[in-house]
Amino acid sequence: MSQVKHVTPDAIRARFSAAMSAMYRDEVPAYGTLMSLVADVNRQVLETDPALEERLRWVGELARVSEERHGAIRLGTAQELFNMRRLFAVMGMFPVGYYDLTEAGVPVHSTAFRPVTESALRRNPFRVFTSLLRLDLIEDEALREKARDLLAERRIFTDLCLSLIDRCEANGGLDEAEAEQFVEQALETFRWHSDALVTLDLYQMLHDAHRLIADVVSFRGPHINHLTPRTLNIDAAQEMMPQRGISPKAVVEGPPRRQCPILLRQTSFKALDEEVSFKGEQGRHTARFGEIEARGQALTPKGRALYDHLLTRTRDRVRPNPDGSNAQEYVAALAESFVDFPDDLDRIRKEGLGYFEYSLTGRAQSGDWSGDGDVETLLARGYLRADPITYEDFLPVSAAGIFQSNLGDEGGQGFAASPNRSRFEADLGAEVQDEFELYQSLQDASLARCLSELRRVNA
Ligand code: OOG
Ligand code: NI
Repeated sequence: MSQVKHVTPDAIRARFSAAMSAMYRDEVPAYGTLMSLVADVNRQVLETDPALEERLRWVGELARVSEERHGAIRLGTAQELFNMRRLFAVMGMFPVGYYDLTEAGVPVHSTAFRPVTESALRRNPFRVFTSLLRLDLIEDEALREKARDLLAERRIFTDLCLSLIDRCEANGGLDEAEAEQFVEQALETFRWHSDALVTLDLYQMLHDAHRLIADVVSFRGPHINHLTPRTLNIDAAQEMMPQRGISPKAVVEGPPRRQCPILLRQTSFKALDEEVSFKGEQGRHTARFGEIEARGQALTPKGRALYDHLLTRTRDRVRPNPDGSNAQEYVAALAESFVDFPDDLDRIRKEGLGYFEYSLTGRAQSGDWSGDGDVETLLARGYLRADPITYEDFLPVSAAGIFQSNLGDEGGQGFAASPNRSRFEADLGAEVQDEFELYQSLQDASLARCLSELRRVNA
């Protein structure tokens, strides 16, 4: 049998991410503006902060920063979710984490498809926040059945796309020609369609049940609703947005501005108001928006519990109004609450709040290590260094804020919290991976590597 050469999943993901970005730039010009703004901010940060530049280079993240982005889609059926998992697996993206958004009044539950290994993340960390609509939460039975019928009939993947996924699963990969076709075909699923599947009347009824239901059920496919580049200074980017004709939401979601960034900070701008051909007449829909994010350190369960506690404490005091009227008050309350979260890397490490990647310094090569000392001693003596591991996931409260900010200010479409992870995993056809375990194993592996190398050099 002749040897078939497969394109690596990492390479397919990088190509797909670039193709998606180009498509979205064509569809939503403001995304192009945002990309160039972020590129300018990042360049400036790297020029003026050599310590950050050095650290990103050291941990191998410098090359990925400007290429980095996430997207989001919303699916309608279990089968769509099942096949979406298979599609993402072709590009080395796997479901991590379960997010229940009903708690925040959004009738979906979600996961993030993303690369999970260190080398795959370095190569290209493209991720897609993927939500499944909870039709069971529509109260009106006739409307629920109508929505179910519409969704059951649509086909969001091309036949060729599905057969390429089959082939990849059967052969353990795709060759060059197949990979190229796959990227082209997979892209079709995420494309915007301005012709709706429904009449304007039905759209309105779905919209009245919840805007998100209309966004999913009325269209032929799960159009990518935003693509988010990573910025190294989100406050600067937020400030510069109006100068470039973009008006951001009032507050940045997530933790406050800090010396040592943690988790994820995000801000977005309002969705486009787009012309849609409904069956029989023209109308409008807002679906697609822009977002930027700044990624900080991944937190341990202990660090995350502290983060959640401080965020809740803030929001119990001041809840940000969608119109931005109390933005300053909120930002001040957030900063005040987070005084209780240590803002220096040594304390974060010693208190076990964040994950670190360990590496050996030049000194480790000198051969003068006596062979003893725990990790703290090795760090203090300069044999080891510890750099924060970047958070690769999402935050449910922030995600809800992002959803809400572009569902308009009408709000008030509440749902009772009803997480159903086992249902989600049954629909997905797989379990979601645990983010904490992934970070812990990156940390453990880096330390084990260092110690065995140190012993070898000093043997
Ligand atoms: C997804 C919102 C969540 C994020 O960055 O937290 C998200 C959506 O609106 O479909 O993308
Ligand atoms: Ni997002």
